[in-house]
This record gives sequence, C-alpha cells and structure tokens, in this order.
Amino acid sequence: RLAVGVLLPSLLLLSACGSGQNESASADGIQERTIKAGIGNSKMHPQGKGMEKFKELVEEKSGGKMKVQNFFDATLGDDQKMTEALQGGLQEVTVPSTSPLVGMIKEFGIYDFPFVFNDEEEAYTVLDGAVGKKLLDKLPEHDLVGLGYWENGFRSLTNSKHPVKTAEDFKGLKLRTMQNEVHLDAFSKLGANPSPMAFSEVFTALETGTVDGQENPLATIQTQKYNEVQEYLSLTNHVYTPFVFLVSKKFWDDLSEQEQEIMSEAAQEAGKYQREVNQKENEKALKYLKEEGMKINEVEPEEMEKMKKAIQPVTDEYAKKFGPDLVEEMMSEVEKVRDK
Ligand code: TF8
Repeated sequence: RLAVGVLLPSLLLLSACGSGQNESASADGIQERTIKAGIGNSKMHPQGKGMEKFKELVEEKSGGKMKVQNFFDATLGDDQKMTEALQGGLQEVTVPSTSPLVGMIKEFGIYDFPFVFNDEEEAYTVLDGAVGKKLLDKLPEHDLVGLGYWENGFRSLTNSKHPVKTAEDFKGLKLRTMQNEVHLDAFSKLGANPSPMAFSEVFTALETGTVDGQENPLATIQTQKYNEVQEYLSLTNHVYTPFVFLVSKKFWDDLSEQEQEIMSEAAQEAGKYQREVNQKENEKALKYLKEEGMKINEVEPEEMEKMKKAIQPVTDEYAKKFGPDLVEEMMSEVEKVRDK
C-alpha cells in the first residue's frame, strides 16, 4: 500500500532543494501526467459523479502531478469506441457497461443473464469476488487493464405504447437494446422487436419513434430525460449491469508502481462512493419521474417468474457458450449470500 503521508514530505523536500525536473519526477516515482477519461453518461449521473471523485482522488494522491481530464456525454464516443481508443493508446480511461464488451470477451456475458441478482449486495459479492476477478484478468490480452467494477445497476423498461405488466406485454414492442447478443435474444424470446444501438443515439430514436422503448436504470432515465419522450415506466428490474473501470494497457505499462497504485486506489475508492451515490440517486429518480408524470407500474413476482421461464432457453444456450463452470460458480456465490 502506498503511504501518501510519506510521499508528500518527500515532494516538499525536493522542491525545496530546487532539483531539476527529471529528478523530482523520478524521486517519488510520480511524473506530470494528463489522463484523458471519458464516459457516456452526463456529469450529473452517478457515473459522472464517480468520475469527478476519481479525478479529485488522483490529483490529491499524486500531489497534483497527475491530472484527470473528464469528458462526459459520449463526447469522446460511445462505450465501444472509447474502449478501442484505450486499446490504441489514444485515451487513458473509460468506464463502460460490461455488456457492449461481450463481443470482445464473451465471458462478460454472464452478467447479462436476466434475473440473476436480487439486490446490489448479491451483485457485489460476485463482482468483487473470484468470478469478477477472473473476468478482469482477461482484459490485459486485449490491451486493457480493469481496476474494478462500478455500478450501472438494475434496468427497467420505458416505452411509449402501454404499461408492461406481464410477459405478454413485451409482444411487438420495438426496443432499443445495448449492443449485446444476450439482451437481443432475450427480448426476442419475449416477443419484442429489439434493435441494438449505441447509447448516444437512444434519445433521438425514442423521439422520432424509430423505437418504442428502451431499458436502463432510473438515474439514466432521469438524466437522459427519456421521460420527455416516454410515457410508461415499468419497474421490471430485469437485469443488473455493472460498469467496468478500464485503463489503456499501453498507458498502464508506462506508469511507475507508485502511479499504478494511485490509479488503482482512486478507482476503487471512487467506485465505492459511486455505488453509494448510485443507489441513492436511483431512489430519488423514481420520485422525480413520478412527479414528472410518467405512468409507473410494478411487476408482480409471478409475472417476473414467467418472464424468467420464457427466456430460460436463451440463458441455457449462452451458459454453454460462456462456460457452464463459470456460470455455476457465479450462481453458487449468489446462493451463499442469498441464504444468509
Ligand atoms: C446503455 C448503458 C449506458 C452506459 C453508459 C452511458 O444503455 O446502460 O447507459 O453504458 O456508457 O447503453
């Protein structure tokens, strides 16, 4: 562990000695660096607040030598594009949903199985445990380094046609999904017409009626103002999406041990904060969306069970593809905390 308390005095000492730039850069193992970080959500979204916390922590821990420049609202591109920019060494940090990464690392698809987690604690147990680590360990061979999981969260459905209360209500709805085969196949199985689309195109697609609906956590529905173009919100909570904190491996390999430690600690501390903010803001978003006049309905547990049954063949098929052992390991970790 890095002791910041030891670092700061040595920094002061160096500047007091008036040593040259190179010496001061290397003595504490920290260089002047600018870290370009981008996300798809807005600055107001819990993910944006997490990024601001990350920036604050990195700058504090490095004594102001490492600077983080945050870009929000997909101004650097969507999840897939930013991830590619990291691989090419053109951008240092992004925090995408794991779902659009499944084309690259298929095992991330286990998180896309609907109705696996009942609450956040179950998700954290898997993500912060052995299964979560196994998946992060697959990133370096794709020129990426994963510093842990943040939270996008449980997704619910909005649409412009009718409330979705039963499995049958999905029939015929044109839905935007993330670029992910599990999501596509699961919604098809329920009788909807899903089409994959990058996040930044969703609002316009809803507004122009290219699609009838979309699904995302409540804080995203609020910050993207989907309520302005969607009448119905059905609290399906059908799947939990993690964010994964990614660093360009090209950049990472160039960092000193101290600098890596700073990045890693900041990503984890900011992640803890981000998860807390996310849970609070999702609750607030529900109130807000109600006040804004969205027609909100819950889904009865029996109906959830029917939806789960309907898509079981899809989950079974993908479990084979992603690795039955891995899926089993995930489920047994969930069971452990669920029994308590
Ligand atoms: C989606 C995701 C996005 C995030 C983020 C904006 O629907 O849930 O909200 O991945 O990049 O595409």
